[in-house]
Amino acid sequence: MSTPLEQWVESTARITRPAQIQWCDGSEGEATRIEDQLIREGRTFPLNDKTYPNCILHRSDPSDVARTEKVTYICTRNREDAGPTNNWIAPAEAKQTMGALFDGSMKGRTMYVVPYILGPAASPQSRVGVEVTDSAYVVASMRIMSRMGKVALDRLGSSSDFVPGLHSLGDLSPERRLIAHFQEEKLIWSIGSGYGGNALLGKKCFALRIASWMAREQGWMAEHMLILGLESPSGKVTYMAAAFPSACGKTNLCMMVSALENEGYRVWTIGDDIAWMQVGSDGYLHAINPESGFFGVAPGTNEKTNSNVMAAVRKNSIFTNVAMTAQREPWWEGMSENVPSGMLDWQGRAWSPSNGPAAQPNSRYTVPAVQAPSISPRWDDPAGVPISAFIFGGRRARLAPLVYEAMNWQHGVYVAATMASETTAAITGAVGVPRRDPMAMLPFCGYNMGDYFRHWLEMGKKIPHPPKIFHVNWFRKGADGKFLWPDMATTLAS
Ligand code: O2Y
Ligand code: MN
Repeated sequence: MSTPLEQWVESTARITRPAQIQWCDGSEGEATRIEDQLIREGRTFPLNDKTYPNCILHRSDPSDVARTEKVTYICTRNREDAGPTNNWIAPAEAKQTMGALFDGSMKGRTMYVVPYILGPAASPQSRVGVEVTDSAYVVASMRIMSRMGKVALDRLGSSSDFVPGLHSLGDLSPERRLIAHFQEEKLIWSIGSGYGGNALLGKKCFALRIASWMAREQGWMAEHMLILGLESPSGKVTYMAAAFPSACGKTNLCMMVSALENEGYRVWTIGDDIAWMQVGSDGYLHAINPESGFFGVAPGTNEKTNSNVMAAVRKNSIFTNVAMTAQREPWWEGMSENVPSGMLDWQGRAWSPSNGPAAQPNSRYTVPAVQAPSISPRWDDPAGVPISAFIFGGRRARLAPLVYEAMNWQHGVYVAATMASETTAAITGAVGVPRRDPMAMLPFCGYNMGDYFRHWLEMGKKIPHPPKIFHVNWFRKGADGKFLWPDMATTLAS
């Protein structure tokens, strides 16, 4: 008797018709074979074995360098359930259109079956997903970003309690790129992109869009939030979660070295992007990080903005769309004051300033979370960490004050629901335009935003010790055009 997972894998293989199927176990030997495969494919390069051991540099297709919100769909039976902020297609129509694209899409290729756990392996808050993909780069990335392989199969057993995700590179044409979430079925289909949030289905697709739907059904929260612990000189650690729209510096904030370190303050990292939270038996909201790695924006990252991540990426990391120096080391704008000579840019061309930036503005590092010197001793705690504060913020040159506290939960929900930020390179489209981004969830809320606000208000009634809620804006400028936040200009320039 085959398991529900085996049945689903067989059914996807009948559609996509791969030459072979490989079940991933997450072992070291498998990782080496995947890396060799990537290098053979010609878009991935081993980096300097002495200074960046076990690191690779990958160049994605130049037309495939960021999440594409325009072709990301929430396919609920009723359009109303997707709401006004999501693209919607009826499930049957999406399946017909995408089914034609998946038909034979893996011919001659390997179909990898990637079982993974989102969250600590032993946590009741964690969930299992399985991504089927024809991209070795996705396999290598999912190995860092999630607890992948045997550990997930062991947890799943013969249960049908997993979120299936079907991914194929297709022909990588932007015209035939579609990312669809079938919320009632808890199923993800993605075709035509091999990059980041479009292709690593455990990240935005499952951990936010599908999980936010599950969270409302089951009475918990799936949020676009970092999680950090702030240790005081007495050794007490206060945990907080913070939501900022994409590329506002969440990764740098949760790994920051406190300016008050000499006085005994220290920042501990639990997560840089996504928080899953439920009410614990102590009456506090407890947060886990569903991921196990960081997929951070490279440009602007340096010893000053994030020394922890600079230390972390020195081994076992993947660099995507950054430049490569003559010493086979990764490089991006803002990494160092001196621009190394003899570099290849992110497309593999001899770099010259006339070709634009050496690294693509949305280029990334993918690094195991455990390698961060700031990683919290509780980052893998099955019970999660108790959250005392929520911080919301965005990039706002004007209007929004530097910092304020909401009067209570309901007021905090209003503050978060009305927040806005100026757009960045993490999404395709114009940069620098302010857009409303409730709870920083605009691209990630898997259902009607009105129902999502209602869910937040309902959660407030269920938390005996709710987090205090704050709003910050360290991008505020004065009449002289200069940042008001102390040291902000140096931080951004460095
Ligand atoms: O462009 C992409 O696919 C990556 S987007 C991303 C990556 C890591 C964390 N957050 C984000 C985001 O857009 O919020
Ligand atoms: Mn994000």
